[in-house]
Amino acid sequence: MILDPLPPAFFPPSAPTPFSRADFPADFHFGAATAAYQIEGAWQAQGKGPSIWDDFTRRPGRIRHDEHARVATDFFHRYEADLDLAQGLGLTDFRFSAAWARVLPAGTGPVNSRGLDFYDRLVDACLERDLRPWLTVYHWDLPAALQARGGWANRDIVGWLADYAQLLARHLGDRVQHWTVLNEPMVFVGAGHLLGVHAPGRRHLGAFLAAAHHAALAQAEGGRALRAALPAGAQVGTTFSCSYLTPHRPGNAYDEAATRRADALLNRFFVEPALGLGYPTQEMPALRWLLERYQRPGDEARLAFDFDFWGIQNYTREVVKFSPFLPLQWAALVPAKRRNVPYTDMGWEVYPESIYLMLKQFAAYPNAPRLVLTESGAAFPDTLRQGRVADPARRAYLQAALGQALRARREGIRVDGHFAWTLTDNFEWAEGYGPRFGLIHVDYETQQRTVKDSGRWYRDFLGGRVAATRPGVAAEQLMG
Ligand code: IFM
Repeated sequence: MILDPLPPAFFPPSAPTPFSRADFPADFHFGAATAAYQIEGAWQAQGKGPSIWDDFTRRPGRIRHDEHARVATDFFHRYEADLDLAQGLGLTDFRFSAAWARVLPAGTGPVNSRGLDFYDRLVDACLERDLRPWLTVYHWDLPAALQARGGWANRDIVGWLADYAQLLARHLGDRVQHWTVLNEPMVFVGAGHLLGVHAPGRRHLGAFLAAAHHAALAQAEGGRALRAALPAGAQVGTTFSCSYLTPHRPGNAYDEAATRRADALLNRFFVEPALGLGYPTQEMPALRWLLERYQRPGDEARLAFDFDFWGIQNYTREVVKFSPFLPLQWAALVPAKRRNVPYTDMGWEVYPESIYLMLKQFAAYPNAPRLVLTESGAAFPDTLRQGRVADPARRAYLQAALGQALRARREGIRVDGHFAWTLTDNFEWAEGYGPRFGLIHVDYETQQRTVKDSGRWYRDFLGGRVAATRPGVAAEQLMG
């Protein structure tokens, strides 16, 4: 679809990697990140309740080819084999989310112990393979029962989320040391409540603003709930989506101002309240005025929380131009396809330097905690041919991403982990099964896994552990 010419930050696929595992500290986290709805399947198994994504995917025309994740990659039944592969690659950490409606089918109230047992087994399976588990409390699959009560637009969600986080922490906190509260709040709030392209499919400015404020409160309240329930030393973080932004016409005052507004909304909106700085609405008085309608006295203090780390999730950069239209407060993103630059199957510009630039931007806050790249990856078309997936572009992107993390470290930025998005191909939300992000290919007809060349490269880079946990099965065989 793309790939020629590759931008300068890309290494030519045949070039040797200009750094090695040994350039990173021994305790650097080399992980893969996943999310429950995108992989688990088993949508009604063992007492699980429906989520907003189970409902949304039933609405015709919402998802590419009307696909859904009722089976997905069947991780619920295949997690041990997938973790064997993760271990075989040499990964040190595995990030996953818990499906709220699997644990609490109605979102609040009675616990589904069989659902909780699944996460018990999953955590134990990680530890048995020397994979540190990282648990995300909320990765977009709200219980449908809570949506019926207003979902993110209802302020009660702050308490619902905190109670759910605490339940997970009490149950799994003896074994899970790393926690993230929310995954990319601006994405589930914006795509779900303003653009209407993600569940619950709303297009409503009021719902968006309410959901945004409640998510910012839940981020901090969830952090406090986790810290109160977890043993000392547990690491409580949350994650932010971000993209390095540049004006379409550098030096043009309108585009420059539009870029600052987009930066406030897309990159800073959930970060600065957590630091006690309030919402970054300085250049958007109308937005400040509208948001105030959802705030109560004392909220500014409630929005603050001293996270142990911030998860930075970066996939591209964006180019911004002035536009007289909403939704981005008179700023519009210029699609990569119209800029004559290489782009991925998501239509996102291939621009790994954005990783370094965003790490630098986040690290510049005076009270920033340490940073972890909790997601980074690229979707490219793959073909499985005679048991092999040659994916030089993904491999080059992974190399470049690690290189950008190393560049940041060498400048003294505290970034101590990189999580590839993602372990296996999976359900990519509104894009269905089209875009493939995995280091491991999935044949959705047979559920056959095949480690792609990018995964093999990563195994070599990490010095993948040879021994597999299953008796008599060597890692090479597991690699397919
Ligand atoms: O698949 C998503 C993930 O759920 C959240 N971050 C971005 C990924 C790629 O779009």
